[in-house]
Amino acid sequence: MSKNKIIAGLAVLLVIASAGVVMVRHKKPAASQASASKVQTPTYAKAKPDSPLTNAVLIKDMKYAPDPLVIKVGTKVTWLNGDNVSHTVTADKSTDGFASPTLGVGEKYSYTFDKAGTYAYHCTIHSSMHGTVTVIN
Ligand SMILES: [Cu+2]
Repeated sequence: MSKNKIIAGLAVLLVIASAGVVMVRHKKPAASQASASKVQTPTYAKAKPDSPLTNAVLIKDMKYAPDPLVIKVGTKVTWLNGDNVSHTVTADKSTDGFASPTLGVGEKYSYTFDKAGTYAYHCTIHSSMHGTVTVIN
């Protein structure tokens, strides 16, 4: 009888202890995500034409997506070369101020847009590649 009680007590303690371990495990990644989100994390997953106001452009299959990218003034935009060849992100008008070096596969380029307007850009390697960033207030 008392042996059974001890076993039951131990079982309860085990459950509480393992629940505690699970909670600690879940807490740690959540905390690091919170600090990471203070930096403007690129959101490539939502890069679709029907979901504006993201801050990332994925370069893939010789295209920039989304195109146009619609953002608010002050947004830092990051392009990621997710293609299997090199590309550039080069403003059509040099006065617009953004021009990446040649981006190899997997490389990124970022630029912060501080003025509302429409910014056309292209790839200097592939003349068929064009994109637009629309910056709104
Ligand atoms: Cu290109």
